[in-house]
Amino acid sequence: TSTATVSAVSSSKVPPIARPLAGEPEEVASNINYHAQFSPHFSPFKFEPEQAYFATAESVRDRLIQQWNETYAHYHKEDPKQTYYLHLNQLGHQLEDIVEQEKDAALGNGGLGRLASCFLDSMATLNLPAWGYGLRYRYGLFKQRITKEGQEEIAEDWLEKFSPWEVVRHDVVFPVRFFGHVEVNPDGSRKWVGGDTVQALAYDVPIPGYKTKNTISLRLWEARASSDDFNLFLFNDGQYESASQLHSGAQQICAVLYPGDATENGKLLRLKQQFFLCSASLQDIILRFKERKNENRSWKWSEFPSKVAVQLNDTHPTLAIPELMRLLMDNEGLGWDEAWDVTTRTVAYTNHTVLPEALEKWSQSVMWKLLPRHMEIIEEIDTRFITMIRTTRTDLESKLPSICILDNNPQKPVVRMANLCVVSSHKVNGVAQLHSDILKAELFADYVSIWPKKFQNKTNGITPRRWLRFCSPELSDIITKWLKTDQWVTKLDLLVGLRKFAENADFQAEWSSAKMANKQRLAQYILRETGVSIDPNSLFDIQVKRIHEYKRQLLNILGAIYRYKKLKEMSAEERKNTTPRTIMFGGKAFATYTNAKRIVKLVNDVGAVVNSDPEVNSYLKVVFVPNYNVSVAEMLIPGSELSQHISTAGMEASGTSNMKFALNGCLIIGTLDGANVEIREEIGEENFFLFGATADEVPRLRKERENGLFKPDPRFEEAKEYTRSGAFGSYDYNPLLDSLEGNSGYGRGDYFLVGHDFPSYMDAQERVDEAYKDRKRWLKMSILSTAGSGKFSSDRTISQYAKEIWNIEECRVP
Ligand code: T68
Repeated sequence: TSTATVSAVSSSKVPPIARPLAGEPEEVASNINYHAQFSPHFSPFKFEPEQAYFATAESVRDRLIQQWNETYAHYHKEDPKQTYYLHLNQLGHQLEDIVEQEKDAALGNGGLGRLASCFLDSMATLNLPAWGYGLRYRYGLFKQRITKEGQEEIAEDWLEKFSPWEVVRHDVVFPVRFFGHVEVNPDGSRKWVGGDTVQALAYDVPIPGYKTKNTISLRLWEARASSDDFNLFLFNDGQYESASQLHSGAQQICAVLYPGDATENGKLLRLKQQFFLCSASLQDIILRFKERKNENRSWKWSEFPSKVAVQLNDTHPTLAIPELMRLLMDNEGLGWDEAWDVTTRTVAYTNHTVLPEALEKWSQSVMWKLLPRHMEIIEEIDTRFITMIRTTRTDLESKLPSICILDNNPQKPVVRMANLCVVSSHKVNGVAQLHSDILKAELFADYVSIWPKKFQNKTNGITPRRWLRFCSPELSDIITKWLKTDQWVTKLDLLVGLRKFAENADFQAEWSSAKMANKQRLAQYILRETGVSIDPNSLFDIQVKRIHEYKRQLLNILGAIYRYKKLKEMSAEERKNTTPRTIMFGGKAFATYTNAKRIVKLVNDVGAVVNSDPEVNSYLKVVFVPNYNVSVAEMLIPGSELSQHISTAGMEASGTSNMKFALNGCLIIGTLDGANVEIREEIGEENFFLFGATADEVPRLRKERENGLFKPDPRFEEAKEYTRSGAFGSYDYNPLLDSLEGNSGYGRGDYFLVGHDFPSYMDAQERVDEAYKDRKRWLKMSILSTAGSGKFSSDRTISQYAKEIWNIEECRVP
């Protein structure tokens, strides 16, 4: 309005909102109409689902922006300590799925990125002053298409049209430098100069809390060349490529999530991505700190950790450590000791894996080239750590080669990022009790003896809003009806109240029909996507996760192959006594991970044979659901009855889909790995189909194999032999199956112990078949799974981080 314009001009402050937007249906409808007309992204005269989606989203966004602004105005006024969750492979937080038009942003790889999204939802819902940081990738994780050859990767163009949920902040721009050299000033201070500079531009995505006004931000950085980098002279001279070199160089940084790192160029690009995220985010955090402080007169840098907590989501944002040191020393003039004190009290690190090949190590020579000042700082951190050990802990001197930060092996000198994180963080945590115990006993054992109080556990969690309330409205309504409250959506422990109804016939009937509705919806989806018709009366058995040998999709498919072979051998009468099953798989294989791609191919080949075999296909179907992602998960999980979490014990840090399945009344067949251990404790061991070696047995079992002491079960031999015989087509599965043979070496000699666990796995599957025949017993177990899942809310996880690591409190918008 004209009044608003006048006040904006005269006060230079944001004008007050004339009238807050209301949520009445008429007003929302008129607002959608408004956007369809005045925020045109398409040619006029059309209002098809796509146009309706964007107009609706923009109207929802208007309301979100209002709450969002109020949230930050409130934080600014209260000036609480804030948490900053640094995450590289951010899964874009998807808002309410108003219509199916909405695309998954796919800005993450797997559990790590999805966890960050659940955390943001909980931080907003718990009214915590917190921000998520990530990169605005142009292309997210690839789309998976299944062809006769197996998996094909297609670029995921999530911004093809545009995203209605992001707001570009043209005033939030920071320079980020690469390469160059270090200059020493006359006073001895150092400065990083030269090289190339790109601009980091902020795009914010609002994350609304559930039933609260608080709306926090996911800030995604985009890399841009500055305009003075465009060489107009060269361009006019016809040298178009050289003229725009810096532009394309900047664009490469945020082009794709997790670029392949087989080449030196690929490695350099990943390192650039990591530093770009860290540098932009820390400049942003420091600026906000100074702005608030300057309003309150005098302040000291030592107060920084009482206003800022930075959480490193795995080692990918490790460069935040030397970058914070650099900004404090070279830009703000702090001395080493003061900068180190501020940095270590600010930063904490979460470890998500113990797999040696996943522990990041960067080449020292690449780092010296790209980040010369940071390498000086890392060297100094390492030197001081070594000196500390030599002076105060002589007993650990012999351990220095493995616990110091720089590995100076002349063949290949590297920086060990996990070591840098442990040495520089005030807290280090694993993501499930077993995983945290393994970190303390093995990977970080020597550090525990130096800093016993540094190490913690924070068992992962999932947001009940998305993973029950939203994805299964049928089950949610029944829960609300029987608990006589919908408070469980934010207080998930209330689900224990369902235990007393576990055997109630009326409750069981309602439970069963809700599950059936979800199964039917899933069956329709499978038919639409794959052309395979599945029977909603069969047992729906699902394994969905990234394809990896340690997750043992091979164990699952070999079990399915054995089941198929046995069904073939049975008489028609005998078959009638079996439990009909539909085994579903989903998951993406990294494009260069050969064995993972072979597993995808095998599952699809087995499906093609089994599903078209009229003799047995009413007792068994094997389906590969293509392009597994968050939207597909929202369809699969509510319709599941049995899910497989069958990793080699000790190798899956936590797993989070196990929690989503259990919450949706799905039973688990699983090993004692990751969070399975705690899920089993919570829901009761009689409601969990357990099998396999335990984590502490694994090293001995591997040794025994190496010594040729392993005797395979005949069922295991039979399943492999049948596959090798060509029962599933002419593709050569020998190289894949050979990884399960022999007796030594990583990737050979059955490192993941598929052979050892196969017999107990098949026995557990028989117990599943028996249990499913007893309808009442199965429903009771299903109800008890949901009832026992309260612990696995990310609200619980985040409350623990807030209290035990970040030391932050709720700051509710009135
Ligand atoms: C997962 N890690 C763990 N890594 O495997 C899983 N991206 O057990 C755990 O539940 C989950 O983290 C959350 O804690 C990942 O998903 C990645 O996606 C990854 C690893 C390296 C580089 C990039």
